[in-house]
Amino acid sequence: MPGQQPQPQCGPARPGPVLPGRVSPRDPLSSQPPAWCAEGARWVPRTAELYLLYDVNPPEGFNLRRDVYIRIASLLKTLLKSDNWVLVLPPWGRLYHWQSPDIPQVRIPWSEFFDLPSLNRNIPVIEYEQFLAESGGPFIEQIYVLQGYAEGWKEGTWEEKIDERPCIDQLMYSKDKHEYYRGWFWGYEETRGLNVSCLSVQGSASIVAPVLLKNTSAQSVMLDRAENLLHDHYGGKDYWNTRRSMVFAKHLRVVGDEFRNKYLQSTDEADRTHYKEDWTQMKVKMGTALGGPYLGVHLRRKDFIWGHREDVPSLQGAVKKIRSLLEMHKLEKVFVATDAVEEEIELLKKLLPEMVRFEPSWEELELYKDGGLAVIDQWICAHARYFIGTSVSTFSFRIHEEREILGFDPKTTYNRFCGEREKNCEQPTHWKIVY
Ligand SMILES: Nc1nc2c(ncn2[C@@H]2O[C@H](COP(=O)(O)OP(=O)(O)O)[C@@H](O)[C@H]2O)c(=O)[nH]1
Ligand SMILES: [Mg+2]
Repeated sequence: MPGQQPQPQCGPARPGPVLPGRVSPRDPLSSQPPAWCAEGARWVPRTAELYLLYDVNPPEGFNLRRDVYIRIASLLKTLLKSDNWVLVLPPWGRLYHWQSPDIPQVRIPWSEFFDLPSLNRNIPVIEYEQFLAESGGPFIEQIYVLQGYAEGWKEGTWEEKIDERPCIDQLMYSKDKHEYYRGWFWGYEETRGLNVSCLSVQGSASIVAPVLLKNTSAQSVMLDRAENLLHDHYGGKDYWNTRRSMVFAKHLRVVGDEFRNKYLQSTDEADRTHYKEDWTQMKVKMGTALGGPYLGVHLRRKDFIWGHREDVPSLQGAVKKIRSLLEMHKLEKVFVATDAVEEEIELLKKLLPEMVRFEPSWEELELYKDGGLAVIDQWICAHARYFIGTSVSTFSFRIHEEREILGFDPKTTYNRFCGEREKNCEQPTHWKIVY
């Protein structure tokens, strides 16, 4: 670890601006914070608001990014025990799968997909634009690029460790003529980094906390390649609290609910899937949700079939399974969420003419974007009487979790298609919700 960096000498706490609607466990305005001081080498908690930012490896998709948020939220909870941190939500954009032409899909705030007040009931979060407005400009003081260890890990014992090390890969940041670092920054070209260094890390998210608390005096710190951090405790109470706080944006849920009602005869009353706006009040006994009278299907295609994976079925194989499930569960309707290309959709329509899909108009596509349409598909699948997804798709995994929150019997949730040539078709693990 590098040595203790000199703290700024002494200063008053930075007065925070008034932030409407912000519910923060540590409201910087609730009391006048004391001034901070560096006393020799001793570390003194910083009372001014500190900003944690992060980003993920560009090729990663929407649903893995949702998982990385859970890991970072866990780190933020650890940081909050010492300092007044807030998480700056990384704007969405330029995702590989968001290929709909002619609609701009960068710099998308989280509120387009998620309910911000719900996120804020778990940890204090702000959008990037708010960070720009309140932090005094498009500057990020310290960027840490997370990476593994050049030497790999030694056989045998697993140990958690973190060390400032030379950068292994070519940096995705370059210095401009003013010595500022320029980079992707979610499409915010005016953003600049003041300092960039690399951290080799092997361990769970909170392993970064000591570095952020002691090794830097920066008020804004960004962790790039944050997917390198593991979960502090996958499937534990803290994990589920954060997951439960990731409530989809209301406008998308409403679209999904209207579609359920209109095309699938599915309502929360009849299906016993009541949703409480305040997730902290939602605690459903397992098996109480019935779900709408339809089979929910997630058929992941594209890159999942290009590699000729043996755990993904052909369309014929999938339809055969769908027919047998419809019969077994005495259902007549089937809702299909898929990223299949047009030719495959056409074939699917021939094989399964009765399938129901959410087919957006151009206006709807422009309004909700590819990310919003995926959320709507997930929401509808989450309300089905029975769900079957695709092997190791994080898109399917997020549906499992949504159904777990709604209180479905695990037998109706943790199912996946098997490939025709697959010998050992293991079904997904049941991750039981913890309150
Ligand atoms: N609307 C919609 N989009 C999908 C569906 N399946 C995949 N996609 C898109 O493809 C992306 C898949 O990437 P990702 O979220 O990483 O999930 P994974 O790759 O299946 O683990 C999603 O984020 C969506 O943009 C689907 O059933 N419906
Ligand atoms: Mg993916």
